[in-house]
Amino acid sequence: MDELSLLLGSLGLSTVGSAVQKRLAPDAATLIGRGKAEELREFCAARNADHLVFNEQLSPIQKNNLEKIILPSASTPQAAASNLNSNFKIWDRPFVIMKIFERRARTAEAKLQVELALTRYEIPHLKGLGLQMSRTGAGIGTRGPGETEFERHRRKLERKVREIAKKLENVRKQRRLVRERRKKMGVSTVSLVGYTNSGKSTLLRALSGDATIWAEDRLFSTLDTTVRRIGLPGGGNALFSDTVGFIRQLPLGLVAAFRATLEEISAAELLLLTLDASATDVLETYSVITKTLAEIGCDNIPRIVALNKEDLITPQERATIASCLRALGERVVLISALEAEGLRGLLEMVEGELSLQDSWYVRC
Ligand SMILES: Nc1nc2c(ncn2[C@@H]2O[C@H](COP(=O)(O)OP(=O)(O)OP(=O)(O)O)[C@@H](O)[C@H]2O)c(=O)[nH]1
Ligand SMILES: [Mg+2]
Repeated sequence: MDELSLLLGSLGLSTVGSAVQKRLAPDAATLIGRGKAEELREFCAARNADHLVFNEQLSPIQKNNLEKIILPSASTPQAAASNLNSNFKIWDRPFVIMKIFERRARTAEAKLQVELALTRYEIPHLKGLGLQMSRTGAGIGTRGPGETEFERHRRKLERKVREIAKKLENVRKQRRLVRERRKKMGVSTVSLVGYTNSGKSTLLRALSGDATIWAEDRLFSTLDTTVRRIGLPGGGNALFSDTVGFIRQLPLGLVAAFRATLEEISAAELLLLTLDASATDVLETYSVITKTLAEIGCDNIPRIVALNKEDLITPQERATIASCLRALGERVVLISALEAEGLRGLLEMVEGELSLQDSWYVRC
């Protein structure tokens, strides 16, 4: 819930209250149950809230039912009587994350990917609107009687999805060509992966000495891939790539839309899994990353865990977290990207791993 508040803060929204519902099982129609939804309507009205945000994914049916119960224009007299803002909105966690991505997207590619995810998200949610949208009559230029406003809108969105997907397919082809060229040149790629705000961009900035690489204390500051050639202690070099961070329940729509970006990870010879050692839930973020890597088919790529922000924790804490991760079979190196501590040890480990892979290839 704290993370949800942070996510909302990224959109300029402050949290005025929060509530938790305990149930044996989620309610198929409303997720939280009708009674709780009615209670939340009063809760929001009392706090003069503009949004009710669920830290879960709502199905289109659940969202539609909740809107019927809660929104001021809704049919129930209680809802109409509640003094909720007329612009009141109900959002779910995937939508919040997509909105942040939309706000952060800078390049044409990132913008296209976000647009694809948002449009795909919108289509199933249109169904609920179908009843509210009026039927258009038959006539010249329409598809004949029976076509509803919502069907026309849906077809328009589906066309948009096809167009964006085609453009992104070209991006993927271009990327594939670049990767093949790099492979032919024998350059290895090391991909930085990790939770959002764990320090990936700060690390690439420290390794490359390139101050133009953007790093800041906010969620999802990086949405694109940045690649830099980094010299290794033994004289070789490798390409290090920084990309979009992960988060709990990263919306599947975004994972699918960001395929071109995420494929950069799957093409890497080595992953540098960056963890924020100062986060209270560092081991939980570790399991979110390993789970996401498995989901995108990258869990069998060799990896090194860079336990970052070591400057913010005590030696005792460092030892505890590192030994937990080693017990899980990880190779761990402690670093501070901000203070450029431990970077040589990290590069030596990277070089050792890459040369192992080379000799393996040679032996085969
Ligand atoms: N104290 C300390 N802060 C760090 C360290 N590394 C990064 N930070 C800070 O952590 C914040 C996030 O850093 P980024 O490099 O932008 O993190 P990221 O993983 O690229 O984040 P996204 O692009 O959002 O996924 C920034 O405020 C950095 O200054 C570190 O070693 N020590
Ligand atoms: Mg970043």
